[in-house]
Amino acid sequence: DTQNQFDADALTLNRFVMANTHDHDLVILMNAIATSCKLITSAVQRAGVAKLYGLAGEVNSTGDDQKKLDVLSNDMMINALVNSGVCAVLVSEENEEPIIVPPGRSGKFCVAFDPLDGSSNIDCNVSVGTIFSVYERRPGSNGTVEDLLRNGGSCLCAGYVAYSSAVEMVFTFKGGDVHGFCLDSTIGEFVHTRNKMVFPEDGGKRIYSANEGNSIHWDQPIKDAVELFKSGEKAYAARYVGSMVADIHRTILYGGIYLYPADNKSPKGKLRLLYEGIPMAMIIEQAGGIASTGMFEGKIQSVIDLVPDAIHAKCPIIMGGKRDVQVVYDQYKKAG
Ligand code: AHM
Ligand code: MG
Repeated sequence: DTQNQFDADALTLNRFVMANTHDHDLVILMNAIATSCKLITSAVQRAGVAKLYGLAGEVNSTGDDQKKLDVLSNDMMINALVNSGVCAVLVSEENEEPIIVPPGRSGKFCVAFDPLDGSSNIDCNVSVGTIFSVYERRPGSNGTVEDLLRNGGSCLCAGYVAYSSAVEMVFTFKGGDVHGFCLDSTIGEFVHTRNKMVFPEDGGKRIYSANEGNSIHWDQPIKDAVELFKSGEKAYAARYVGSMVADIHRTILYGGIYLYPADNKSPKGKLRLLYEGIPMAMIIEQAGGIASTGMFEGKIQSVIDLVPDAIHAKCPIIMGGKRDVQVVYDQYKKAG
Protein backbone atom coordinates (compact mmCIF):
# COMPACT_ATOMS: atom_id res chain seq x y z
CA ASP A 1 0.00 0.00 0.00
CA THR A 2 1.58 3.25 -1.03
CA GLN A 3 0.46 6.28 0.88
CA ASN A 4 -0.56 9.18 -1.21
CA GLN A 5 0.97 12.23 0.44
CA PHE A 6 -0.74 14.68 -1.84
CA ASP A 7 -4.37 15.42 -1.27
CA ALA A 8 -5.89 16.88 -4.39
CA ASP A 9 -8.93 17.83 -2.35
CA ALA A 10 -7.49 19.26 0.88
CA LEU A 11 -10.08 20.45 3.35
CA THR A 12 -8.39 23.61 4.56
CA LEU A 13 -9.67 25.60 7.53
CA ASN A 14 -10.78 28.28 5.11
CA ARG A 15 -12.80 25.83 3.08
CA PHE A 16 -14.23 24.26 6.22
CA VAL A 17 -15.42 27.64 7.49
CA MET A 18 -16.86 28.55 4.07
CA ALA A 19 -18.73 25.25 3.93
CA ASN A 20 -20.20 25.68 7.41
CA THR A 21 -21.41 29.26 7.45
CA HIS A 22 -23.27 31.57 5.14
CA ASP A 23 -21.67 34.54 6.82
CA HIS A 24 -18.95 35.96 4.56
CA ASP A 25 -17.70 38.22 7.33
CA LEU A 26 -17.05 35.18 9.49
CA VAL A 27 -14.98 33.67 6.70
CA ILE A 28 -12.92 36.88 6.60
CA LEU A 29 -12.56 36.87 10.37
CA MET A 30 -11.38 33.27 10.55
CA ASN A 31 -8.96 33.97 7.75
CA ALA A 32 -7.49 36.85 9.76
CA ILE A 33 -7.24 34.67 12.88
CA ALA A 34 -5.57 31.86 10.92
CA THR A 35 -3.13 34.30 9.36
CA SER A 36 -2.15 35.71 12.75
CA CYS A 37 -1.66 32.19 14.09
CA LYS A 38 0.68 31.44 11.17
CA LEU A 39 2.62 34.61 11.97
CA ILE A 40 2.77 33.59 15.63
CA THR A 41 3.97 30.12 14.54
CA SER A 42 6.81 31.72 12.64
CA ALA A 43 7.73 33.93 15.60
CA VAL A 44 7.57 31.02 18.08
CA GLN A 45 9.67 28.77 15.88
CA ARG A 46 12.27 31.46 15.16
CA ALA A 47 12.25 32.93 18.66
CA GLY A 48 15.79 31.85 19.46
CA VAL A 49 17.46 32.98 16.26
CA ALA A 50 15.36 36.13 16.05
CA LYS A 51 16.28 37.00 19.67
CA LEU A 52 12.70 37.13 20.84
CA TYR A 53 13.20 35.64 24.28
CA GLY A 54 13.27 37.70 27.40
CA LEU A 55 11.43 40.63 28.75
CA ALA A 56 9.59 43.26 26.79
CA GLY A 57 10.74 46.78 27.46
CA GLU A 58 14.37 45.75 27.46
CA VAL A 59 16.70 47.42 25.02
CA ASN A 60 19.17 45.07 23.36
CA SER A 61 22.84 45.75 22.72
CA THR A 62 22.25 47.39 19.36
CA GLY A 63 19.78 49.78 20.91
CA ASP A 64 16.66 48.24 19.38
CA ASP A 65 13.62 47.58 21.47
CA GLN A 66 13.48 43.92 22.20
CA LYS A 67 10.03 42.54 21.78
CA LYS A 68 8.94 39.76 23.96
CA LEU A 69 7.27 37.00 22.02
CA ASP A 70 3.92 37.54 23.67
CA VAL A 71 3.92 41.27 22.91
CA LEU A 72 4.82 40.54 19.30
CA SER A 73 2.11 37.88 19.04
CA ASN A 74 -0.39 40.33 20.44
CA ASP A 75 0.59 42.96 17.85
CA MET A 76 0.22 40.37 15.11
CA MET A 77 -3.30 39.46 16.18
CA ILE A 78 -4.45 43.01 16.73
CA ASN A 79 -3.12 44.18 13.36
CA ALA A 80 -4.74 41.28 11.52
CA LEU A 81 -8.08 41.70 13.29
CA VAL A 82 -8.31 45.49 13.10
CA ASN A 83 -7.47 45.42 9.39
CA SER A 84 -9.88 42.60 8.61
CA GLY A 85 -12.63 45.22 8.64
CA VAL A 86 -15.05 42.86 10.38
CA CYS A 87 -14.26 43.59 14.05
CA ALA A 88 -15.69 46.19 16.41
CA VAL A 89 -14.12 45.35 19.77
CA LEU A 90 -11.05 43.35 20.71
CA VAL A 91 -10.14 42.15 24.16
CA SER A 92 -6.66 40.75 24.64
CA GLU A 93 -5.01 39.33 27.71
CA GLU A 94 -2.10 41.63 26.91
CA ASN A 95 -4.15 44.84 26.94
CA GLU A 96 -5.55 46.28 30.12
CA GLU A 97 -8.22 48.13 28.13
CA PRO A 98 -10.42 46.86 25.31
CA ILE A 99 -9.53 47.97 21.78
CA ILE A 100 -12.35 49.75 19.98
CA VAL A 101 -11.79 49.54 16.22
CA PRO A 102 -12.05 52.97 14.50
CA PRO A 103 -15.33 53.49 12.58
CA GLY A 104 -13.72 53.28 9.12
CA ARG A 105 -12.59 49.73 9.73
CA SER A 106 -15.21 48.59 12.18
CA GLY A 107 -17.37 45.51 11.64
CA LYS A 108 -19.76 43.34 13.59
CA PHE A 109 -17.52 40.92 15.51
CA CYS A 110 -16.10 41.20 18.98
CA VAL A 111 -13.15 38.94 19.64
CA ALA A 112 -11.53 38.01 22.94
CA PHE A 113 -8.16 36.32 22.84
CA ASP A 114 -5.01 35.32 24.62
CA PRO A 115 -2.44 35.64 21.83
CA LEU A 116 0.27 33.55 23.48
CA ASP A 117 -0.85 31.63 26.52
CA GLY A 118 1.57 29.75 28.73
CA SER A 119 3.97 32.57 29.46
CA SER A 120 6.13 30.47 31.78
CA ASN A 121 6.89 28.09 28.89
CA ILE A 122 7.81 30.63 26.21
CA ASP A 123 11.51 30.99 26.88
CA CYS A 124 12.26 27.26 27.09
CA ASN A 125 10.44 26.16 23.90
CA VAL A 126 7.73 24.21 25.68
CA SER A 127 4.25 24.23 24.12
CA VAL A 128 2.36 27.49 24.14
CA GLY A 129 -0.97 28.41 22.60
CA THR A 130 -3.45 30.95 21.33
CA ILE A 131 -7.05 30.95 22.57
CA PHE A 132 -9.92 32.93 21.03
CA SER A 133 -13.66 33.43 21.23
CA VAL A 134 -15.91 35.33 18.86
CA TYR A 135 -19.11 37.26 19.60
CA GLU A 136 -21.35 39.49 17.54
CA ARG A 137 -22.29 43.03 18.55
CA ARG A 138 -25.69 43.20 20.18
CA PRO A 139 -28.41 44.79 18.02
CA GLY A 140 -28.06 48.57 18.05
CA SER A 141 -24.60 48.55 19.56
CA ASN A 142 -21.67 50.17 17.78
CA GLY A 143 -19.31 47.98 19.72
CA THR A 144 -18.57 48.26 23.42
CA VAL A 145 -17.23 45.87 26.06
CA GLU A 146 -20.82 45.10 26.96
CA ASP A 147 -20.99 43.12 23.72
CA LEU A 148 -18.43 40.75 25.23
CA LEU A 149 -19.59 40.72 28.84
CA ARG A 150 -22.16 38.02 28.18
CA ASN A 151 -22.31 34.37 29.07
CA GLY A 152 -20.76 31.69 26.90
CA GLY A 153 -24.13 30.95 25.29
CA SER A 154 -23.58 34.08 23.20
CA CYS A 155 -20.25 32.93 21.86
CA LEU A 156 -20.46 32.24 18.10
CA CYS A 157 -17.32 30.19 17.74
CA ALA A 158 -14.15 29.46 19.64
CA GLY A 159 -10.81 27.82 19.14
CA TYR A 160 -7.29 27.34 20.28
CA VAL A 161 -3.99 26.78 18.54
CA ALA A 162 -1.26 24.62 20.07
CA TYR A 163 2.28 25.55 19.04
CA SER A 164 3.90 22.27 19.81
CA SER A 165 5.63 19.39 18.03
CA ALA A 166 2.99 20.18 15.42
CA VAL A 167 0.89 23.33 15.16
CA GLU A 168 -2.76 22.48 15.48
CA MET A 169 -5.95 24.51 15.63
CA VAL A 170 -9.01 23.10 17.36
CA PHE A 171 -12.15 24.94 16.42
CA THR A 172 -15.89 24.77 16.93
CA PHE A 173 -18.97 26.73 15.96
CA LYS A 174 -21.57 27.24 18.67
CA GLY A 175 -23.49 23.99 19.13
CA GLY A 176 -21.37 22.18 16.55
CA ASP A 177 -18.79 19.45 16.48
CA VAL A 178 -15.17 20.05 17.39
CA HIS A 179 -12.59 19.78 14.60
CA GLY A 180 -8.81 19.74 14.44
CA PHE A 181 -6.64 21.32 11.75
CA CYS A 182 -2.89 20.87 11.50
CA LEU A 183 -0.73 23.52 9.94
CA ASP A 184 0.88 22.04 6.85
CA SER A 185 3.96 24.19 6.53
CA THR A 186 4.56 23.05 2.95
CA ILE A 187 1.42 24.89 1.83
CA GLY A 188 1.02 27.32 4.73
CA GLU A 189 -2.52 26.19 5.45
CA PHE A 190 -4.38 24.63 8.33
CA VAL A 191 -5.70 21.32 6.99
CA HIS A 192 -8.52 19.31 8.52
CA THR A 193 -7.00 16.40 10.42
CA ARG A 194 -9.45 15.46 13.17
CA ASN A 195 -13.12 15.01 12.48
CA LYS A 196 -15.62 15.40 15.36
CA MET A 197 -13.27 15.27 18.29
CA VAL A 198 -14.88 13.67 21.34
CA PHE A 199 -13.68 12.57 24.75
CA PRO A 200 -12.88 8.86 24.96
CA GLU A 201 -16.15 6.98 25.57
CA ASP A 202 -14.98 5.21 28.75
CA GLY A 203 -13.28 8.28 30.19
CA GLY A 204 -9.97 7.40 28.59
CA LYS A 205 -6.63 7.57 30.33
CA ARG A 206 -6.64 8.20 34.04
CA ILE A 207 -4.80 11.50 34.19
CA TYR A 208 -5.13 14.45 36.55
CA SER A 209 -3.58 17.74 35.56
CA ALA A 210 -3.14 20.52 38.10
CA ASN A 211 -0.42 22.64 39.63
CA GLU A 212 -0.18 20.55 42.76
CA GLY A 213 2.26 23.01 44.24
CA ASN A 214 -0.85 24.99 45.16
CA SER A 215 -2.55 22.06 46.89
CA ILE A 216 -2.17 23.29 50.46
CA HIS A 217 -4.33 26.26 49.46
CA TRP A 218 -7.06 24.23 47.75
CA ASP A 219 -10.57 23.70 49.11
CA GLN A 220 -11.06 20.40 50.90
CA PRO A 221 -13.21 18.83 48.12
CA ILE A 222 -10.49 19.47 45.55
CA LYS A 223 -7.84 18.04 47.88
CA ASP A 224 -10.04 14.99 48.48
CA ALA A 225 -10.72 14.45 44.77
CA VAL A 226 -7.03 14.56 43.87
CA GLU A 227 -6.26 12.23 46.79
CA LEU A 228 -8.85 9.79 45.42
CA PHE A 229 -7.29 9.96 41.95
CA LYS A 230 -3.95 9.02 43.45
CA SER A 231 -5.07 6.34 45.87
CA GLY A 232 -7.63 4.48 43.79
CA GLU A 233 -7.18 0.92 42.58
CA LYS A 234 -6.01 2.23 39.24
CA ALA A 235 -3.87 5.17 40.23
CA TYR A 236 -3.95 8.21 38.00
CA ALA A 237 -0.92 9.65 36.28
CA ALA A 238 -0.02 13.28 36.86
CA ARG A 239 0.56 15.34 33.72
CA TYR A 240 0.89 19.10 33.80
CA VAL A 241 2.52 21.18 31.08
CA GLY A 242 1.53 24.51 32.58
CA SER A 243 0.17 25.72 29.26
CA MET A 244 -3.59 25.53 29.28
CA VAL A 245 -3.83 24.80 25.57
CA ALA A 246 -1.47 21.83 25.78
CA ASP A 247 -3.09 20.46 28.93
CA ILE A 248 -6.61 20.80 27.54
CA HIS A 249 -5.64 19.36 24.17
CA ARG A 250 -4.22 16.26 25.85
CA THR A 251 -7.27 16.00 28.10
CA ILE A 252 -9.66 15.92 25.13
CA LEU A 253 -7.56 13.44 23.18
CA TYR A 254 -6.50 11.06 25.96
CA GLY A 255 -9.08 11.71 28.66
CA GLY A 256 -8.65 12.85 32.25
CA ILE A 257 -9.24 16.05 34.11
CA TYR A 258 -7.64 19.51 34.19
CA LEU A 259 -8.01 21.70 37.25
CA TYR A 260 -7.10 25.25 38.09
CA PRO A 261 -9.41 25.57 41.07
CA ALA A 262 -10.14 28.43 43.40
CA ASP A 263 -7.99 28.41 46.48
CA ASN A 264 -7.62 30.45 49.63
CA LYS A 265 -4.99 32.68 48.00
CA SER A 266 -6.95 33.19 44.77
CA PRO A 267 -10.67 32.85 45.50
CA LYS A 268 -11.43 32.99 41.77
CA GLY A 269 -8.53 30.88 40.59
CA LYS A 270 -6.02 32.13 38.06
CA LEU A 271 -7.50 31.69 34.62
CA ARG A 272 -9.47 34.36 32.81
CA LEU A 273 -13.11 33.75 32.05
CA LEU A 274 -13.44 35.62 28.76
CA TYR A 275 -10.50 34.32 26.75
CA GLU A 276 -9.50 31.17 28.63
CA GLY A 277 -12.50 29.78 30.52
CA ILE A 278 -15.39 30.32 28.10
CA PRO A 279 -13.72 29.27 24.81
CA MET A 280 -12.18 26.18 26.40
CA ALA A 281 -15.48 25.34 28.12
CA MET A 282 -17.32 25.55 24.81
CA ILE A 283 -14.83 23.23 23.14
CA ILE A 284 -14.73 20.77 26.06
CA GLU A 285 -18.51 20.55 26.33
CA GLN A 286 -19.07 20.24 22.59
CA ALA A 287 -16.56 17.39 22.65
CA GLY A 288 -18.70 15.65 25.28
CA GLY A 289 -16.89 16.74 28.44
CA ILE A 290 -17.79 18.96 31.38
CA ALA A 291 -16.46 22.43 32.14
CA SER A 292 -17.29 23.61 35.62
CA THR A 293 -16.15 26.13 38.18
CA GLY A 294 -17.07 23.74 40.99
CA MET A 295 -20.04 23.69 43.25
CA PHE A 296 -21.43 26.73 45.01
CA GLU A 297 -24.30 26.80 47.46
CA GLY A 298 -25.13 23.22 46.59
CA LYS A 299 -25.29 23.88 42.89
CA ILE A 300 -23.05 22.81 40.08
CA GLN A 301 -21.90 25.87 38.20
CA SER A 302 -20.88 25.60 34.58
CA VAL A 303 -18.31 27.94 33.09
CA ILE A 304 -20.51 28.62 30.06
CA ASP A 305 -23.24 30.15 32.25
CA LEU A 306 -21.00 32.70 33.94
CA VAL A 307 -21.24 36.33 32.90
CA PRO A 308 -17.88 38.10 33.19
CA ASP A 309 -18.24 41.23 35.30
CA ALA A 310 -15.04 42.63 33.81
CA ILE A 311 -13.03 41.79 30.71
CA HIS A 312 -10.19 40.27 32.71
CA ALA A 313 -12.38 38.52 35.29
CA LYS A 314 -11.09 35.19 36.56
CA CYS A 315 -12.85 31.91 37.21
CA PRO A 316 -12.01 28.56 38.80
CA ILE A 317 -11.67 25.78 36.23
CA ILE A 318 -12.48 22.08 36.52
CA MET A 319 -12.63 20.59 33.04
CA GLY A 320 -12.51 17.12 31.64
CA GLY A 321 -14.33 13.92 30.95
CA LYS A 322 -17.52 13.05 32.83
CA ARG A 323 -16.00 10.16 34.77
CA ASP A 324 -13.40 12.37 36.37
CA VAL A 325 -15.33 15.62 36.86
CA GLN A 326 -17.98 13.55 38.62
CA VAL A 327 -15.38 12.54 41.22
CA VAL A 328 -14.89 16.23 42.03
CA TYR A 329 -18.64 16.87 42.17
CA ASP A 330 -19.04 13.92 44.55
CA GLN A 331 -16.49 15.45 46.93
CA TYR A 332 -18.34 18.77 46.86
CA LYS A 333 -21.63 16.99 47.57
CA LYS A 334 -20.06 15.14 50.50
CA ALA A 335 -18.74 18.40 51.91
CA GLY A 336 -22.31 19.76 51.67
P1 AHM B 1 -0.56 33.20 31.35
O1 AHM B 1 -1.76 33.76 30.67
O2 AHM B 1 0.20 34.20 32.16
O3 AHM B 1 0.30 32.43 30.40
O4 AHM B 1 -1.12 32.17 32.44
C1 AHM B 1 -2.01 31.19 32.02
C2 AHM B 1 -1.36 29.85 32.20
C3 AHM B 1 -2.15 28.71 31.64
O5 AHM B 1 -1.78 28.44 30.33
C4 AHM B 1 -1.76 27.60 32.53
O6 AHM B 1 -2.74 26.60 32.56
C5 AHM B 1 -1.58 28.26 33.85
O7 AHM B 1 -1.31 29.60 33.58
C6 AHM B 1 -0.43 27.72 34.63
O8 AHM B 1 -0.31 28.41 35.81
P2 AHM B 1 0.76 27.98 36.91
O9 AHM B 1 2.09 28.36 36.37
O10 AHM B 1 0.34 28.75 38.12
O11 AHM B 1 0.62 26.50 37.11
MG1 MG C 1 -3.14 33.38 29.48
